[in-house]
Amino acid sequence: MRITAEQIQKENESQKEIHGFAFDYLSNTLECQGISVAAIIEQIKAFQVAIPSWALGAGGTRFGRFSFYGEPSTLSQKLEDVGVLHALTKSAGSISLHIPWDVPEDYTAIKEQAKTLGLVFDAVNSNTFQDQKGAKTSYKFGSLSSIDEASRVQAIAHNQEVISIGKKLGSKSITVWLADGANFPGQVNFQTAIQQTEKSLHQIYADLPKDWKMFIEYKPFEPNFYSTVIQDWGTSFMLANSCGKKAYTLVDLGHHLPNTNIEQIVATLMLRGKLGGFHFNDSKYGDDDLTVGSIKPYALFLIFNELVYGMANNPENPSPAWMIDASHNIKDPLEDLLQSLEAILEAYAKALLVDQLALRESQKQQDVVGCQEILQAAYRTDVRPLLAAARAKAGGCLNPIHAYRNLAVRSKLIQERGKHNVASGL
Ligand code: PSV
Ligand code: MN
Repeated sequence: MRITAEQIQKENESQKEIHGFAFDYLSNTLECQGISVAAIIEQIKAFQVAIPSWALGAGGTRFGRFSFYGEPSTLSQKLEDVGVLHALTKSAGSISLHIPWDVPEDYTAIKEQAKTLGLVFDAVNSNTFQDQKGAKTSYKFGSLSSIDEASRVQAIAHNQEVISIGKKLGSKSITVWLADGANFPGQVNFQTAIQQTEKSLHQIYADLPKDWKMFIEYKPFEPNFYSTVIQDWGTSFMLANSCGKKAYTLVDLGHHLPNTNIEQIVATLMLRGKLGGFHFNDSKYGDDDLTVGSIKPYALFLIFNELVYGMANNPENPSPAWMIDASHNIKDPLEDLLQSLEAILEAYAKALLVDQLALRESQKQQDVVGCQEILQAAYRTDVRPLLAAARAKAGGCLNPIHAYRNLAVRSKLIQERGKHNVASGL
């Protein structure tokens, strides 16, 4: 399944008039305020978000999973799906692989396919939260933090192998997320667990190519429900500092306890140049993995406000690697990802509209109402015409969901791949 430039052009013809009205109104309003619409469009156009290979099929819970059919079952099909997203939006130009779920059989063919679709390989992810077929030892009681040396050695070797796979694909980073922790008090010694983790990470870090980065992801709970070894940004930050310059903290929006002020975490990490990666999703309770912006769009905007500020004011912080990390239980995964991409770019564009100079001035004046007015003026602006214009300028669709449905992408995928349940093999 491939979407052609002609199909996109035809789609855009049908949307041109309605888009034109909305765009003219918004750009006139913004230009009147001295905002360069062209500059904002360029920034939106340049913003690329990686798609994780594991988000392309229907997700599930421990209670069940409902297939959407036509989901990809091979790496090549996963690339094909990201190709569809990228053709429609021009903002999903990379794929993040999870090893061993996505080990390529034929590297040349996979790289060739990615190139044809205009995709590159984002961070590679290691997996020491599941036992693999033929593994010598189990991760039931931990991996990089384990009290059992054999488990640690196996987990370190796996991460090193993930780096070598990533090198062959042209990836430039590895993300380490550890499920390690304890379900019951007394099960592990907290200090020993963190010391072992630190030592293991040092060994992986020693294998990192010069131009690579290592992202250390944190999460407070699940699958362990009493304690998690890398539970919060502070622990991740400490480990990243201990590893060295190429190690960074990765923030996954779902990995915080309710009401955590994530924007403040972002600001602190950027100030220290240590925000390396970002996983987008939304949640009501915990790591719900819902569509980005579906529950707390204002919080997302406030996070982007700090990201935009950090990108402009903390030159030592690299541009973070952006990725969606969501699960699609009852929606077509591709439609859900299109909605997430839109929500990310919407929050980004609104953050770009924040009058930073005026905000600084109001802060100096200690004008609390003024500060809030400035933020909310940006947040309340309907920036969707800017996103559409940026997409169309890049060769994508004015309205991706409309195009996806109009072109009957899911039915075509089902026709091509069959109506079988990929995860259960039915
Ligand atoms: C863990 O919940 C996580 O956020 C990590 O990024 C994993 O690699 C990913 O989800 C996939 O399960
Ligand atoms: Mn994640």
